[in-house]
Amino acid sequence: MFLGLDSSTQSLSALVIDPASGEIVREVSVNFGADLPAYKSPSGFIPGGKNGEVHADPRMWMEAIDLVFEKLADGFDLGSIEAVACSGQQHGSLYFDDTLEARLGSLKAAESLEGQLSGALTRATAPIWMDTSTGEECAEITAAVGGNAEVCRRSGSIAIERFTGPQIRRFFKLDPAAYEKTAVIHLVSSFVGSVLAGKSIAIDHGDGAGMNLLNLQSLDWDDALLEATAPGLRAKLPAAAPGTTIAGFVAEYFVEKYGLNRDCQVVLSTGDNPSSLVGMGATTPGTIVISLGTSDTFFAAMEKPVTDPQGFGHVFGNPAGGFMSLICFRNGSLSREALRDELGLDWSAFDRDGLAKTPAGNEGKLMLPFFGPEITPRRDFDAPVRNFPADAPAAEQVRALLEGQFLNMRLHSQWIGEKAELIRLTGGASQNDGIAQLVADIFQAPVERFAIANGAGLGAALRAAHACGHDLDTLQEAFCKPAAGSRLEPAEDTADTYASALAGYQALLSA
Ligand code: XUL
Repeated sequence: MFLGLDSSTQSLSALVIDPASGEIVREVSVNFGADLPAYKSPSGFIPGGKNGEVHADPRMWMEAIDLVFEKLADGFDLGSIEAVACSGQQHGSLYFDDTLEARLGSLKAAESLEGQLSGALTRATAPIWMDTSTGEECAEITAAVGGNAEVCRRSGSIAIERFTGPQIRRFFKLDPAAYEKTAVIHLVSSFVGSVLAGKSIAIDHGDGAGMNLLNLQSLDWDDALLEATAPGLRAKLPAAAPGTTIAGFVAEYFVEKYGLNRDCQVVLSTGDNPSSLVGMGATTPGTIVISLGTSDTFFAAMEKPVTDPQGFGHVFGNPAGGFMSLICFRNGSLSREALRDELGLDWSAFDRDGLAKTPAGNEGKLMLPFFGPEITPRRDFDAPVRNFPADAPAAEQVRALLEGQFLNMRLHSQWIGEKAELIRLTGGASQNDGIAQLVADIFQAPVERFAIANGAGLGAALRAAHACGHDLDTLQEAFCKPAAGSRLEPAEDTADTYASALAGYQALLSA
């Protein structure tokens, strides 16, 4: 059996798979807000950050590791787990002094992880992906390296506020003494993997590419980017390595305390999006994953690292080899829920009234569907923009918002240069039939929906099995199955309508 962990924004979840039966045999989760209320982080981060700061308490993540293993081991024998791999929310970073290695290497089962590791922290809190406080640092890094295009050519993305490099630079500027004392910087994913391995493990190319520090050609830390970010940074970063690397055996702590086998191996961690690419069975180009959540994300495997000339999209390492695109749209459910509440609708009415009562293309009524600042495209919206009256009937508003969201997604994913052959749709709103059909029509590709709630955790378990010799295609065939009867074909007669709607949307955005 193989274990996958996913340390996401709101929870740490764990999932055990049995490749022989093709079954997920155990799933447990620790919700940071509900299970660890002492950290006063109901949504997994410390509320009320100023100037765009969004940080989390790393001690909460340490406690959660103990708690998730307690839950896992309760009535279940962890001794037959052959290997474990982790996934984590991307970009977030933890800072430690030079006692970290000794602490990791001598963890005592009688004590807690938090009690033994938190003393090594040189930064009390960890900036996470929701942080937007580093605009100035992004500008400084960009200027030092020679412009957006150059940063993007090297790292796969322009300098991005939530990415780890700009976050490290901000720490160096705010507290140079603490930065100086810092001996090791980990991502959330590599930190959790390091605890399991009882030593600092390398950062994989999937999550490493979300730092504005990894050179996509050499797959090593980039000297110009390192220099532009903070002094002496290379020495503080773990090595960069392929995600299929086996880091070593699980720490004795987990053997004694939770009954893992001494031979259980720890595979390098990766970010939650690269991990979901594996968990959604989308590691070969042609299949696109669209995840509808608080923010919507669009990602797909790519052979060569093609970058977004506009600078909104990102290129990360694909855990199965090659690369992947990732585009994040901040106004996902945020906008769907805002309009639903504004119109006083419920979800089924959203589907029924909004999409069933209006024609494809909405007779030219278009909306830039942003209720707050957007990152793709990067603009400080505070309300949607319509080319029709704001008091139009609810059904027209709903269609305009949803068409606007997926036209915006189609427009801003064109740089990838691949036609979608199949779309795998996941996340809360994907269960809505009207929305799923709309995605099929706007992209003119079949849509399959996934029942798996935890694609990142499943991806981690599949990666663990793959690194130990199981064939990835066979694993994905067994575990990454769409929900029965969930496939929808595009209505071909809407192709022309959406081609002209796309042009109209682009014109509205430019205006
Ligand atoms: C991706 C990103 C988010 C986090 C969420 O760039 O910031 O998807 O990985 O966990």
